[in-house]
Amino acid sequence: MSKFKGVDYYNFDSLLTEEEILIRNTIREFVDDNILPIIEDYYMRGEFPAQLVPKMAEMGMFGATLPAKYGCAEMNNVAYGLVMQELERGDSGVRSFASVQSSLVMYPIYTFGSEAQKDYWLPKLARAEKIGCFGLTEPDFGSNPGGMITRAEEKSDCYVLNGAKMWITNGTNADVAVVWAKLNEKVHGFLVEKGTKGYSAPEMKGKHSLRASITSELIFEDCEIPKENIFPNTSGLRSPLMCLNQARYGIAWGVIGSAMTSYDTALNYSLSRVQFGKPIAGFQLTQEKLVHMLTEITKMQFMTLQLGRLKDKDESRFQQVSLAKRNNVAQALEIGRIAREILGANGILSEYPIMRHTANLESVKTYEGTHEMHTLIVGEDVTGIAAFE
Ligand code: TGC
Ligand code: FAD
Repeated sequence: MSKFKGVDYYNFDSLLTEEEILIRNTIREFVDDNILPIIEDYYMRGEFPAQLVPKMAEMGMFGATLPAKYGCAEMNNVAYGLVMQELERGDSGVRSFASVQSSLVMYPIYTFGSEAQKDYWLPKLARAEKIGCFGLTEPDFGSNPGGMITRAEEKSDCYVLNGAKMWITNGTNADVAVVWAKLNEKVHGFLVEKGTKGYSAPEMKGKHSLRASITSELIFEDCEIPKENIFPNTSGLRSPLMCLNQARYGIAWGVIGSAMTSYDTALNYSLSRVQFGKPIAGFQLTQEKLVHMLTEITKMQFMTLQLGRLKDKDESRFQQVSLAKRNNVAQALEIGRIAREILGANGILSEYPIMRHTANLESVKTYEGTHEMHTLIVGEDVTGIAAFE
């Protein structure tokens, strides 16, 4: 049994099935036993703890919602969300690894790939015999991916890719990159395998955030891709954006785990830290902070659960996913900052998880669509007026 009891002020668990609770608790224990004891060390060294990956695969964390015939766990979206929540209680970088492998690599292969692509890649990716990455962002096109410069040209026996992607999670260690490039001015998806001539993926260094995660550039210089490596079933820019919905949904859940650990750490610390002759939890100002954190976590839980239930019925809209990603990441970041305050100077130490989580959330707020982009996506939805330009 995990020592971590979660945060459940409104008997949230009564809305979950036994199976969902079992899956969540299993991952919770995995995080206690395998991630928490090592993560600060990996974070400080700026290394991804790759030894976790085989066990994560064994536990069904990759492509978790996809069909069993590909070796996947075929969970519902709520169970998958709870997996993300628990993983991110460990570290956003580890959750990122799972998000990319599942939502940004396996999902597009499953949704847009040929039968041969699915049969070849999905079981290997589920078992983590192969690792994937997703290249959409470019040095000059982040929030506006439709402007991408990377181009594919059709030759008699191959496609030739030229261009560059930037900020790509798992890029350097990936066996296969899902790359989005324009072919005859329309966005298409390609599978680029490690070792292909003209393809390189140098790691980006110097991050103060997501340090236990690999981030890379992808460079394509007259890179020849076999004809069978194009996705046959895409429909322009809409296709990579559909992948983002899956990852944004996982993030909305994931950051609840990060917020929970910040709250739990701050609550326990405030009960034991004595100043002016009593625990700091006994000061009204501290209580206001704790209550604020608890309120925001509780709101996040119910909104995200309902989003998951809608998604399980195939009734969720991408704007609803944006609203949850936008809100939950901003609140988790704010909760991290408040928790840090409650710990005073101790809040900046590696001995506590808060500073690492808070620094990670700076990236999470930016990737998968910045806070501002999600404001504009929901803003357009409610007003009918696009304000991107
Ligand atoms: P726009 O004209 O609005 O849209 C083009 C077409 O796509 C449709 N659409 C979507 N469909 C499904 N899901 C979504 N989320 C969609 N958003 C838009 C839209 O209806 C339209 O369809 P159609 O049929 O009319 O053609 O496109 P735009 O060029 O104006 O761009 C706006 C947009 C939406 C791209 C922008 O707001 C946006 O989302 N920018 C954010 C870019 C982003 O999120 N990049 C993430 C990169 S991957 C990443 O960060 C991974 S982090 C990995 C980790 O976890 O470590
Ligand atoms: P910009 O688009 O340059 O934006 C800069 C600022 O301007 C932001 O605050 C933005 O909100 C604001 N802004 C832009 N346009 C508007 C507007 N119209 N109105 C108001 N404000 C605006 N990408 C991938 O493809 N694959 C990955 O695996 C991946 N992993 C990542 C991992 C990390 C650690 C990070 C940090 C990023 C990752 N990304 C990945 C890239 C990420 O998706 C982009 O950083 C993000 O989409 C924002 O793009 P940008 O950084 O170029 O910012």
